[in-house]
Amino acid sequence: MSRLSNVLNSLGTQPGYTLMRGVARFDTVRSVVAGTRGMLQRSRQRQLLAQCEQHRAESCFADLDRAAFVRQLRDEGIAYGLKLPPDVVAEIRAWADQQVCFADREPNLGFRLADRGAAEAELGKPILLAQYFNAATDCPAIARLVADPVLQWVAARYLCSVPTFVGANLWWTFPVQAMAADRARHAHVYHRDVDDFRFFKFFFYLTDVAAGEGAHVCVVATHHEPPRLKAGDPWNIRRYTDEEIATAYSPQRVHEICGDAGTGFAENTLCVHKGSTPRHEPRLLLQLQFALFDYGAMHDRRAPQTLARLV
Ligand SMILES: O=C(O)CCC(=O)C(=O)O
Ligand SMILES: [Fe+2]
Repeated sequence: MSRLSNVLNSLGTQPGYTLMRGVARFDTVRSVVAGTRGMLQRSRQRQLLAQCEQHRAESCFADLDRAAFVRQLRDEGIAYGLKLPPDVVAEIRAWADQQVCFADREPNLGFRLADRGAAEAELGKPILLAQYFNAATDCPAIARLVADPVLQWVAARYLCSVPTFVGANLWWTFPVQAMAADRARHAHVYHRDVDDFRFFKFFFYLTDVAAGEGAHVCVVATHHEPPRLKAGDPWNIRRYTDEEIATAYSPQRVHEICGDAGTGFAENTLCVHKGSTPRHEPRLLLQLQFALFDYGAMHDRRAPQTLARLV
């Protein structure tokens, strides 16, 4: 009953997004919609690819084997091999150090990184996650990455369409004894995202992420092979326990993605995946999401007058 009222509620507030989530869980629907849009946009997509090619030398990733990267993303649901230049990492880190981030992604729970202890005291609980708002508009290094010709090329090829940038997300996960409700709320539990008929995300670590330190975990090639543990699983959107995932897939398919600051990868997060809670070191992650359609559900834009400080 509460699930039904949730759906009705979101139909009222985000009708396009809610309807898409209702139907995009079916493979055939995803293929038909993505294929049709691809056909309609073929010439614009070609133009964009040619422009990206012309500007390739200006990219942070000019040496990437782009075709192999897209192939890997298609086949495995995840592709590795991006590396941000150190000056870009430093620029984003410096921006993040100065700006206010928001506990639990709540616009009224702002604090500066240096005041995390005071923010936790004020909130009365450990802060597992804090996100920045307006990152793509306010941080020039992030704005440049969104327009990067190699990232755009990958997005256009992977989506087989003119890509729509649907949102940046820049957030910290902190090494805390997090409440179970916060771990679930912040995706530290296995799940699959149904964010559009075709979509994917670039991920960039802005801190070093060693094993056990908040790595992103992906079960490779599950975008075409969801767990089938309960009736309805092929189309149900639900959370999975670690035990369920261990039963459903061989351990080799579970990738705990570690890397130095700057490490980047792309993932179709229709694959089973989760975040993990760091043990000692905070993790700063930038995510850039590209899709076919923008439902306004993913972006981090907030009017400055709606933002408030906790401390
Ligand atoms: O924090 C993470 O690594 C996981 C985040 C997540 O679930 C997502 O970006 O879709
Ligand atoms: Fe996710």
